Amino acid sequence: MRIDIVSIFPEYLAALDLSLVGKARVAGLLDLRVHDLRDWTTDRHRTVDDTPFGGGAGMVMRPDVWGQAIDELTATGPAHLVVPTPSGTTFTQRTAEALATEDQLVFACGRYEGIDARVAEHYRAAGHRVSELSIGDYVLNGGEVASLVMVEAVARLLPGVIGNPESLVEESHGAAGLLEYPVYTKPPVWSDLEVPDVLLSGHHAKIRRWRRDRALEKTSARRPDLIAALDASTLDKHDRAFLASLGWEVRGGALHRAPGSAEPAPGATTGGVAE
Ligand code: 6GU
Repeated sequence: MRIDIVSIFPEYLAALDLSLVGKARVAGLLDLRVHDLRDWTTDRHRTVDDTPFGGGAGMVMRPDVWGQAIDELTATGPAHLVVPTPSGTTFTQRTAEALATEDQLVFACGRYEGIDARVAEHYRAAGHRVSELSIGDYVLNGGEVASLVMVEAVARLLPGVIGNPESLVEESHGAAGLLEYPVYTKPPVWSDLEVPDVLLSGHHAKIRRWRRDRALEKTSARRPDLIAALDASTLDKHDRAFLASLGWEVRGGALHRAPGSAEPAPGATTGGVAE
């Protein structure tokens, strides 16, 4: 896969030389290139922004400079253009999986109040895929950190990047639609806290069931929206009984809070931080 990232702060993307993504680049699994948007300016001041038509605070990035950059980077054929923006649709593991199948991704990192809206419109009309994506409901100063997040989430799905692809199977936001169960390692007692006995038992069926229950329990407490999105046909008898004990019932192929069952404890879905 080829990934181009365009930014006025290319140094922000230096972290992509490290760790798994850095190794994938060295191994030739990923052709990742970071570019300075100002390389496509033509004026003495290397201007990339201007005041918004219609008035208002802040500056908007000029479409002509972005057009020069994207035209050059996609000269070999249509690419998937990713525009990180807090007003985009939400980037999820499903988005990462879809992006991981593309031949070329171009990330256009906006700053200030964003990129002139005609850029996305133009490249869509020209036959490129264009995704305006947000990484969550909060505001960053620009698309660089969001691009780091998305590139890492995509790169680890590319064939050969993760040594043991088994580790992609059970993790949070995987196919099961559940958060991951808690994990433990040595020592078996630490700070007066013991590792649950079942994990030391060597009884693999019991361990599998215990982990499944902990995943259901954690997901119910922290992300009830994920429980409500489960396809009930993927749940076995024990799953249904355990979810019933947590206050869920199956109706019409989906899970719903049983009448009168308690909502999660205050703070359970916010990590205890007041909203
Ligand atoms: Cl993609 N960009 C910015 N600037 N802020 C964000 C975001 C993206 N996603 C969440 N907040």
